[in-house]
Amino acid sequence: MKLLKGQIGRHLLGLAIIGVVLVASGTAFAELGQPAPWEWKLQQSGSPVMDQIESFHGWLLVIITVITLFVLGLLITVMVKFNARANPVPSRTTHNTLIEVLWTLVPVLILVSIAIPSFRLLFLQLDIPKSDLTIKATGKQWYWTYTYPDNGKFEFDSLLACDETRQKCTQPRLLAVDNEIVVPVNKIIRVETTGADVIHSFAVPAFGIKIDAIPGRLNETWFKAEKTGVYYGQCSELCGKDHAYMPIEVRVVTDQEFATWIEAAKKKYASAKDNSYASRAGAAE
Ligand SMILES: [Cu+2]
Repeated sequence: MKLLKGQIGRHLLGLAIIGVVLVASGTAFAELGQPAPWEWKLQQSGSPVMDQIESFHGWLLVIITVITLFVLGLLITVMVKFNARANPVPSRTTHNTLIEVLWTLVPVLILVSIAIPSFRLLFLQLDIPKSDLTIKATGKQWYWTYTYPDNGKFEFDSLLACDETRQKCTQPRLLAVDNEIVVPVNKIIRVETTGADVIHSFAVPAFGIKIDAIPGRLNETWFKAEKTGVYYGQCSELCGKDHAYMPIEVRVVTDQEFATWIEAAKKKYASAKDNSYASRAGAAE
């Protein structure tokens, strides 16, 4: 028995070491704004909402681990101490007030400790603060159209960049687009989403946003990017055969760079019609 316990102990220690190594390596792989090879955790956070999501996720992980280990402990105790050989004459106890009160109260307290941060997070996500910039994202089969209503109302289509030219493409495969969204850093960005044909979903993991883009409906969410850089996301609602080929790319820049980009974009995308995917496809024929 002692020998068995020692072996189990060594195995558990081994598993714990593997776990720690995996956690450490996961952090090493992480790259802001995009997935990394062998990544098995959440993407590195780039917004206050994602910070909250990560801390809530961490808290739940603690709770579920403690509960699982506790139940495992109980099961092992029962199997070792109360099997027919070790305990031939079973106790005839049917009630124990203290234990009954405990197994009612403790789960309630655990649920409350989950509910409070959960609701706090929901309100943070759904209560949209006063925004500095609004962007409208329209999901189409199979690309996104973005509108900047605050800045001259220009509109442009955003298509997958790295498909046929994959070998030459230095940007992340299946994530980079030809015309990305550009937003200023540390500003509240309100995102309105809608669908032009079927239901799509606008999701950028590093910002902790994922919101359906539904035809005939205007959904809204928000994010505040805290660091400049490029952040990638994908359509996250099965929307047809090219669902996997309509990524989202957000470039976060300084206020100055944003002002410069806006001026250039106004000219570049002056005529929404000329810039639409449909007209470009027509011109190519
Ligand atoms: Cu889609």
